[in-house]
Amino acid sequence: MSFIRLKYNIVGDPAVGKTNLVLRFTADSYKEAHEATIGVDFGFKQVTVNDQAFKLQIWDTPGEEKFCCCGSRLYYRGSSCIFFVYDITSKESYERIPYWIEQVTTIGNFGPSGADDCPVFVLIGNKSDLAVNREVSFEQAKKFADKHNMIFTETSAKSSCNVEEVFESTAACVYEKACSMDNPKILIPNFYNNLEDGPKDHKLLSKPVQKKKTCC
Ligand SMILES: Nc1nc2c(ncn2[C@@H]2O[C@H](COP(=O)(O)OP(=O)(O)O)[C@@H](O)[C@H]2O)c(=O)[nH]1
Ligand SMILES: [Mg+2]
Repeated sequence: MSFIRLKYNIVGDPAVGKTNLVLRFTADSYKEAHEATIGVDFGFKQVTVNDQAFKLQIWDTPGEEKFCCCGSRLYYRGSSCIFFVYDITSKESYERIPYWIEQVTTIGNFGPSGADDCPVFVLIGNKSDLAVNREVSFEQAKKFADKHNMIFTETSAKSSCNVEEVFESTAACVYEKACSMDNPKILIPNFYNNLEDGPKDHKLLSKPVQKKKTCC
């Protein structure tokens, strides 16, 4: 089966759970201790959605300017999907999301979210297992995501809730969007390299995506 390589970037304030989301998804593991990520860490995993295989390369970042390498355009080049993560128990981390959107859009030189030359933007409220200490409601975050043309979900890297689902459903969204574009290479740089079908036929590959039900 031919596969499509997709690059993901994960951004957000320190300690919201970015590294653990990658760890949970790629290695089904979890770390209690928070260790600052220095530079960039990569995670890799292959998934199959609707008979289409994807190889995801996930770029995890520190979220602290002093360690940050995410000020470079190279960091976002070729990205298909960007996760903007906050912690549902920290209003402060949620209020920093507009800052992260501004950073990514400016540095990556992307069009507005939803445009062909913009990766799929995803808002993620992590630590849903700590709902008793919630400071950000599901509804307010969903409203923000709708307004900014973003996909929204809540996850728990600790309990695994929605982690696999958000990577798989967004891979399917990226694929669907690319299939509807005249030049899918803007969104998926190696779109044709891994498909038997040539550029003229790419629209034929598009088919409805069955999204998994969420568990949170
Ligand atoms: N309860 C809970 N704690 C989490 C979750 N994800 C991460 N953490 C904890 O939050 C802290 C920061 O996690 P980390 O992945 O290092 O955050 P990063 O700085 O954004 O990469 C660590 O102590 C993790 O164990 C989660 O889903 N639920
Ligand atoms: Mg980290």
